Amino acid sequence: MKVAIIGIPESGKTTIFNALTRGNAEVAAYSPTLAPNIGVAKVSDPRLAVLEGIFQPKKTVPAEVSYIDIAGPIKGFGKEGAGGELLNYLTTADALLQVVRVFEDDKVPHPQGSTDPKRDIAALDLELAISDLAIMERRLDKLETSLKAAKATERESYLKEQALLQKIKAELEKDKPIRIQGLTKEELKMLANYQFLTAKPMLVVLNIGEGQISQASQLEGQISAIHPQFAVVALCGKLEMELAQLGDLEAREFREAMGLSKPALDRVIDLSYSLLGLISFFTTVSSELKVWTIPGGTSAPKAAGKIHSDMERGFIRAEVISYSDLANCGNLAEARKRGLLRTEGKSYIIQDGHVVTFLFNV
Ligand SMILES: Nc1nc2c(ncn2[C@@H]2O[C@H](COP(=O)(O)OP(=O)(O)O)[C@@H](O)[C@H]2O)c(=O)[nH]1
Ligand SMILES: [Mg+2]
Repeated sequence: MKVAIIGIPESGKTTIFNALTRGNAEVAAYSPTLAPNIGVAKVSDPRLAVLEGIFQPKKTVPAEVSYIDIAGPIKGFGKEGAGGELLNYLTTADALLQVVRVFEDDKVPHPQGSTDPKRDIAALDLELAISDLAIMERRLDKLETSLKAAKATERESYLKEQALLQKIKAELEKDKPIRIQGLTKEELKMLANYQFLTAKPMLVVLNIGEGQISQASQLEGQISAIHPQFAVVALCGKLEMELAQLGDLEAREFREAMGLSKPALDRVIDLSYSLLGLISFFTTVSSELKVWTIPGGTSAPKAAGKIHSDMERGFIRAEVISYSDLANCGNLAEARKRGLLRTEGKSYIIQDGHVVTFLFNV
């Protein structure tokens, strides 16, 4: 899964990208022509340590989230809509992570001359909406032309699409992003190809200064109250980037000394995951403990297909056990003895935390 990082210049996007991916991209380098930074964050999952104790794997492969840090145009991409490559990066992302500048620093001038998180969030919201509206207008124009020449058999689907686009456009013009328009599954499916930006889940990272750490949850609450549809995390980007360069133990000691509890970055990565309705299941094959990411509601054969298409085609059955049952038993033999290891067929829906062995034939 892919998350695109957006926000105004000098809000700390590259800093937070580096913190998330333990990367070394140059901060404060600003140019819209700069190639985007692309990196990967490992999803920390406390269940892995327990499973490692049980299976003693040679290797553990956690789930990953990719982050893309794109330098947008200075004035935003609202006026003409996001064009070309930038729009391409945004539309292909599964979710957007908006970095909002809360920190004050005279050495880093804010492009608007003052720090005002609420203003900046509203401005970005507007830009995303304008970009979507431009796409809707172009498509509606095209549909009108197509309808004139349409065969009777094509008319119905064109009309259906036209009605839906007109409906969501009217709502968007009333400042209601698609993600909160309460569209049906079928409607969302019809729109999927457009990859509308205001339809994407949004994670807001409030980039606070070191002196604001004690107000972190209060700030989160303020923004959540205005934007209940956003997932909001406040963190200090600069500090998190420095901590990300340290070893785990050193970073933990530092966190404790600073009064930082669960690493805010882990919360961001967790939220990137949960915002999309994704769940994890585990496999242990050839001494490798591996986490797989699937949407909630995925059937056993489809989950097997995530590993290899042959396994979906040749699916016979799955042996599954929940993480908590296995953790309680301490090992598979004990779980088997207690009848907690179940055999499931094609229609079985894989649940979060399942440890799964697929049986297939090719
Ligand atoms: N004081 C302070 N400066 C920060 C913080 N986060 C980023 N900066 C600084 O802000 C400048 C711009 O950061 P950068 O990550 O390049 O922002 P971007 O333009 O959004 O990618 C750099 O000089 C950073 O060191 C922070 O939390 N506190
Ligand atoms: Mg940058």
